[in-house]
Order: sequence, then C-alpha cells, then structure tokens
Amino acid sequence: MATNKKEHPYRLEIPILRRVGFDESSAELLQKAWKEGISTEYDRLEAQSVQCGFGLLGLCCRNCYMGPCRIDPFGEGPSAGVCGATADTIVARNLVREEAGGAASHTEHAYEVAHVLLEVAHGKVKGYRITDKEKLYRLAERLGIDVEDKSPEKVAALVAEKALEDFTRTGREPMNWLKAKTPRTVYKVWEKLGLLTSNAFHEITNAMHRTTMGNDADPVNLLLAALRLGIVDGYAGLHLATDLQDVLFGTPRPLKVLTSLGVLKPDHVNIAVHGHNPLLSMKVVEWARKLEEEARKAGAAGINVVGICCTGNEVLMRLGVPAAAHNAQAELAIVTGALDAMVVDIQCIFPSLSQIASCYHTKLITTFPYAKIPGATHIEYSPEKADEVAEKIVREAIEAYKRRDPSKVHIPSKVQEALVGFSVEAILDVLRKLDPQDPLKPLVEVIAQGKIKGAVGIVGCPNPKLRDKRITERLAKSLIKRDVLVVSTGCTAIAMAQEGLLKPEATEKYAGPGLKEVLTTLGEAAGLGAPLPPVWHMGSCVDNSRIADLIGALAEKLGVHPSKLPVAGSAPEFITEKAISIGTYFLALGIPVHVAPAPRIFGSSLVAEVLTSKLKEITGGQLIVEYDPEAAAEKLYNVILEKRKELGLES
Ligand code: BF8
Ligand code: SF4
Repeated sequence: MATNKKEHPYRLEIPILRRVGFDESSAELLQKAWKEGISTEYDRLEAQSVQCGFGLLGLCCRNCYMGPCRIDPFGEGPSAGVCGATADTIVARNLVREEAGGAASHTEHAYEVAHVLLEVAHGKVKGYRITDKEKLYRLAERLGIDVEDKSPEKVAALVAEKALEDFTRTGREPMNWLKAKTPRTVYKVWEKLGLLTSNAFHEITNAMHRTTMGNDADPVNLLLAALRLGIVDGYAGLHLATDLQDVLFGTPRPLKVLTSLGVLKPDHVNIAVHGHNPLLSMKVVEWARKLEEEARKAGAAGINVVGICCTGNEVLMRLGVPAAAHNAQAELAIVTGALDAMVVDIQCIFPSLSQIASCYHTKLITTFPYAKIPGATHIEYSPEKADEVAEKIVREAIEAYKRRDPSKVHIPSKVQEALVGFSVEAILDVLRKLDPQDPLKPLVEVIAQGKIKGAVGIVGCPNPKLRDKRITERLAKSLIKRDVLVVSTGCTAIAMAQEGLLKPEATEKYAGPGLKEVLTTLGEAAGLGAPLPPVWHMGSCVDNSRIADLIGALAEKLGVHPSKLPVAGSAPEFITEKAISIGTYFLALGIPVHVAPAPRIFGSSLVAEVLTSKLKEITGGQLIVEYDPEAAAEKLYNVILEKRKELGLES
C-alpha cells in the first residue's frame, strides 16, 4: 500500500479540509485515503515542494548533452547555456516543445477518429456508424465537397479523406480544416504573418527539429512557430476531432444529468470511463447496457457507467452518462472503494491510479498501445475489435464486483444536477425560437443592449496546486454576477457542475440582473420552464472548437475580427501541455486568455512581453496571468468593457 510517512497539511479533519476550500466529497475521500494510508496527488505535491524555480521560469534546458543548462534569473550566475543559448532562446524553445506535446495529443486523437470514419465509410469497421448525417453534409459543403446525389457513406469517405490530407499533405496548400473554418478576418491576418499551416504532423516534427541544439535561436521566430502549433492544435486537433465525433456519435443536445462522486451506486457494478477518446467510452456504455442481466446474476442491481475527465464529458454530453469526477478527483473515485473497474484510454491518466487501485478490488484497465501503466490490466483496443474489447471490459468489471469489500466502501452522498449539451447547434436551436430567420440576432441584441456584457470561456483542468483555492468556481461566480455569460469545457465544466453552476437555480442565485433576464427568456423559449443555467457546458477539451465556432459565427455576423468581440478565455487552473496549445490557438484567433498558474515564460522578458502585451497588435490576443479569482474576474471584465467601448456600446 502506498503510504507517505510525512505529516501533511491536507491530512486534516473534514471540516477543516472544507474550510481550506475542498468540496465536500473530495474532503471526505481525502480523509478516507489518509486513514487508509493511501497517498494522493496532494501528498505527492507536498513531497515535491519546493518546486524548481528555474523550471517554473522556463530557464532550464536539457536539449543536448553539453547540458543540462540553467540561466540565473537574477543575473548573477550564467546568462547563457554551454552552446550560448540565452534566456530568451531557452524559454521560447521550451514553450514550443510544450506546444508540440499538446498539439501532438490533440492531432493524434483527431487522426484516429478520422481513420475510423474512413473505415466506417468503406464498411470495414462494423462497430460504428454515421449518426449525424445532417452535420456530415454541412461539414462536407463547408469543405467544398460536392454532395449532390452522394450517399452518406460516400460523403463520409470524402470528408475523412479531406481530414487525413491535413496530416499527409506534401505541398504548401493550407490545411482543409483551417480553410473551411477560420473566420475570414483572421485568415487574412494569418496569411500576412505566414501562419497558414499545411500539414499538422510536419509542423509538430518541425517544432521538435527546430528546438534541438544548434537550430532556431531566434525567440521571435520561435514564437511564430508557437502560434503555428496553436493553429495546428485548433484545426487538425480540436475542430477535426469534434466535427468527426459529432458525425460518428451525434451532436450534443440539451440534457439533464447528474454529477459528483455521489453518482456511484452501492448496489451496482460501477465502471468509470476515463481519458479522452469516445471511440472506446461510447462502446463501454453500449456494452454495459447489453450486459445488465449478467450483472444481476452476479448479485448487482445493474451496471452504472460514470465518466471522468474528457471522455466522461463526451458520454455525458451525448448520452447523459453521469460525470463522477474531474481530473483532480480521479484518484478519489477509486478511494470510494465502490469502483469495480476504471477503464482508461489516452491523456491525463495518472500512473498513480494503478497503485491506488491495488489497495482495493478495483480493476484498472488500460486500452491504448501507447498508454500503458505498470500494474494495470491491458486489454488492447482497436476500432476493428471495439465491441469485443468493450464486452470484455464490462465482464471484467462484473467479475471485480464480486470481490468488492463493502466495509471499504464510502460513497459521498452529494449528487448535483446539471443541464448540459450546449453544442453550437443546440444554442442556435434555442435562439431560433426567438428569431427563426436570424438566430444570432437576439444574442447580438442583448449584448449590444448591455444585458449581457460579454462572454468568457472558462476551460481546462483543476490543478492540485490551486484546487484548494477553487479559482474556477469563484471566477465563474464573479463573472456571472457581472452579467458575463460563462461557457465551459473540460474538467472545469465538471467542477462547476459539482458546484451547482450548471443548474437553472444558479441563474436565480448568482446571475446579475441583465444576464438573469436573458437566461430566463431563453429558458422559456427552450420550453424549460426555468432559466437556462449561467454556465453553458459545451463539451470536452477538444470541444473548445465549439467555442471557437461560436466566436467565429458572431464575428462573421458582425463583420468584425474576433479580437473586437467582448469575449475572453480563461484556463484558471490548467495542468497540461494541451492547455498551452489550446490557449495559443485562442491567442492566435485574437482572444484575450487568462491563465493560472503562470506559464513557464517569465524567465524571458522578451517572451513575456510579446505574449502579455505586443501580441495585441499582431493577432489581437493577449495573455493575462492572475492567481486571484476576484482580480482575474476584474481584469477579464475590464477587457470586456474596453472592447464594448471600442465597438461603441454602452457599458
Ligand atoms: O483534455 S481538462 S485535466 S481531462 S487537459 Fe485533462 Fe485538463 Fe481534464 Fe481533458 Ni483537458
Ligand atoms: Fe545547454 Fe545549449 Fe545544450 Fe540546451 S542546447 S542543454 S542550453 S548546451
């Protein structure tokens, strides 16, 4: 059993844990973990303190074996690496490498989905089908495909080929998705800057190449490469994944769902799907439904699939599968002792899960050939074997259920309701009730009238370094109070759902008067009999593409560059390299982006200056770093007011 001998500040009584800032369920389970001698991410974080100052500033380079080299931020020690690389070069190179990691994650995810769509179109893979034909045809038209008289399969094949072209193109033609989905005003800016990328995989390879020892030492040139990676992440990652997943699995529509760790059921076989790729999680849900009877034979009341992280969001948004946990609660989901299997695919899966699962009867099942964890059971997924694999996984869970020790079970009682499923299509459906011909018009009007001041996308992860401050929830509340609409994706959406911010009641409780009025009108139009919630859940992290689509639609409608709109982004507790590349995509689009913790750029005054200030004149984007939620809300609000003023709108 994993123990941590050191006494830890988190090892406190539940009331104190709550007072420190943990949500009720996490507090209960942290204390259970402590009593059982299990170390969690918070213990390991403590063991890592104090974290390296060179690393935090981005001033450490390990890119060759003359190093590792470090630059002294105080100017007393070395000012260059052995090769002569300066702080500016090292910081910029490190940023590019982080983004290459992020963009590689999203693009490979999208690439795999594109392959499956092609195989489905050719009838080679039987486990999947084309679900949203309307979206498929719309997408095809946007990509310039002639769809007339073509079957869905034929169109799907052509769309999938267009997608795969964005990873294989040898010429300099811009990526298909970039051409199809970039707002015209943005496209022109990028064209001038030489940012129209052609081949996503080549761009990532080039990023690794140019940052090796003895290549690109020009920090400004490296920052342009960073923007290119953001654009690759945006189109060949986020947009491509969302679009094709909607085609295969359906575009989300509003759904009432349950969230929080309390969605685990004491009398059911509990299976958590964790990771990112819906190719697997959708199948697990399907097979759980098929094998209910077997679960009953094993003495359970049924099978309860719950979601964790982004693949959880995928099945939450499309099937209403309850979202049990965000990333910072994944370990705690096992600590409940009630989880029979946790099945994981790719990304954001802590290796610690294996060690914690070994303290219980929980089966940790890895499925992707490039994401294995020592101690886990590996059942390898492939699109051809999707059904077979999902069936086997569910059977493993039923077997594990028989070994569950009831004396070790503690499921927190709190369950929170939420309204989710705010795809752009779903939002337009609601708006169409107010204006069937011009659905965006009512939205533009309420913004112009100042009833809604603007919108902020609060996205990304919960970071254990900042979790006890609950920046995400506090930032959201503060913005809503100021009549700013919040849209959300990823784990932050789960955290805000747990806080009750995705319920109509939250509008009554937290929204400013203008926002409340608008959400009430929209809720009535939607036939909800209650206001829409003040936070709109738009999906997983790849679904940040939906936010970009909404911004793009508004910008095109008004004929302005997105940087003119009273909108901003925030990743208030981000963790991953993926968050860095998503953030850069939005910076490239011209959107102000708030983040915490500080990205590792502050070791270079040049890089910091460009991203926090000069970029405004280049793409319109601006990086804002702020750890305090109230101050962050104030800064974002001021950015929104400034943009309103520039548009000639009253504040
Ligand atoms: O892609 S929000 S912890 S699960 S990185 Fe990871 Fe962050 Fe969660 Fe989703 Ni996104
Ligand atoms: Fe040091 Fe330069 Fe090698 Fe980096 S590339 S480790 S700065 S010598």
